[in-house]
Amino acid sequence: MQKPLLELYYFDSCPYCQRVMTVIEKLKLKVNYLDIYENTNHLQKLMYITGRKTVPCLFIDGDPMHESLEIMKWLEENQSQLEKKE
Ligand SMILES: N[C@@H](CCC(=O)N[C@@H](CS)C(=O)NCC(=O)O)C(=O)O
Repeated sequence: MQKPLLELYYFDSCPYCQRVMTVIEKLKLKVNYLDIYENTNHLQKLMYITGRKTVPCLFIDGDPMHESLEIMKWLEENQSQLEKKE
């Protein structure tokens, strides 16, 4: 089965984003990082889809998940089915 596409909307100085990114790096997962302040298209897409500008927001095959603790738990629990960084 195809592994899900993971996209993390974030910005660097956000501590909630940083703790999610620490888990992503620890698990060596392949995730596309989308900085919402480096590229305002990312912010606009986040707001258009979720109605909020809160980060972190992990899109799993296009479905948004908020809340850093929930995201970290989901990554840990599903790591065996996720694509790893090369
Ligand atoms: N409870 C949330 C807190 C996330 C949060 O407060 N993020 C801040 C940035 S550090 C934010 O996006 N604030 C702007 C907003 O919510 O509109 C989590 O753990 O993910």
